[in-house]
Amino acid sequence: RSVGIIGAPFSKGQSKDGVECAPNKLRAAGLLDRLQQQGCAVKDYGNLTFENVALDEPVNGSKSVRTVGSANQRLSEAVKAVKRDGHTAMILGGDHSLAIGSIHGHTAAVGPVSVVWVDAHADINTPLTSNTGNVHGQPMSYLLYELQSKLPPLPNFSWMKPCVSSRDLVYIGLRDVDPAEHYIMKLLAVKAFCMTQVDQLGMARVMEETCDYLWDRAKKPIHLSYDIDAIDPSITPATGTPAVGGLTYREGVYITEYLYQTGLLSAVDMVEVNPLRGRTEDDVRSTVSTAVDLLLGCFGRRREGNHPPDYSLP
Ligand code: DIR
Ligand code: MN
Ligand code: MN
Ligand code: MN
Repeated sequence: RSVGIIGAPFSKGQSKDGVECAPNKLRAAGLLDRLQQQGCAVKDYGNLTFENVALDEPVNGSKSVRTVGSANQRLSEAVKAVKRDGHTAMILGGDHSLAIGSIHGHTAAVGPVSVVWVDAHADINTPLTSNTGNVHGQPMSYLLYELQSKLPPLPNFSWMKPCVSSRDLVYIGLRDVDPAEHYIMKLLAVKAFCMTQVDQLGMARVMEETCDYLWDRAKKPIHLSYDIDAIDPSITPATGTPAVGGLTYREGVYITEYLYQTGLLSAVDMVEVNPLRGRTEDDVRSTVSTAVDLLLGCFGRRREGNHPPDYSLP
């Protein structure tokens, strides 16, 4: 298994400073070494650099649209290249608006994908339904074929075409969904395991049902888009929009272990880690180390322990 890592220090999809520091924080927490120790070949493509578009006035109330658009174009090309090189892509955010470029680039390289979106939020506002104007609350609406007629023209987004069918999307962990988002999800009959279903079924069944649902038509490569705010803020407080009542550490890790063993995981986003949020050093440490553990879980870490395939006793 080989991993291609892309840092996407990208923060203009929301308004809080700090989320652009996460890629280096995740590396500094030993991500690459630990991936190698568990038997992964790792290629780090480094951090992308993004231009700040001057005079990026709000468009239909949405902020920094031009900057977000051109940054995502760059990210899409980078993810496409990593996939063409044959790696499983790991995209270190950055805020969740980067899922636009990440998923777009992924599908450009491999064709249709299944999307597993783990988040407290649905991120499916259109620019016209958003109350905040933050593009990190909108990426799914840009990506879905079914919502194209609801999007206004957006500057610096002409490169991007919708590339995901609503039947290929599953949400896990939702608990803070805007009325318009809830309406859209019902309209499109999007499959969602909100926290209520997680409580009802337990995570083992949630993951079985997630894959049953996604594989009903065909097994496709899986794109996991993991927003750290899906996890309960008692464990991962260093994030921009924490929401109480989230996934436990164990539920969060179980998702990654389960998706790893499908053999279909083809790209993973880890987003919204914000080292400048949390109140204490420990808040930041716990958030970063949880994000690293989730990423390791996606690449074969087992809680029972691991050993290299060529291990022999001294
Ligand atoms: C809200 C919050 N639904 C919005 N979204 C967040 O801005 O559209 N997404 N925080 O991660
Ligand atoms: Mn999100
Ligand atoms: Mn979120
Ligand atoms: Mn629901």
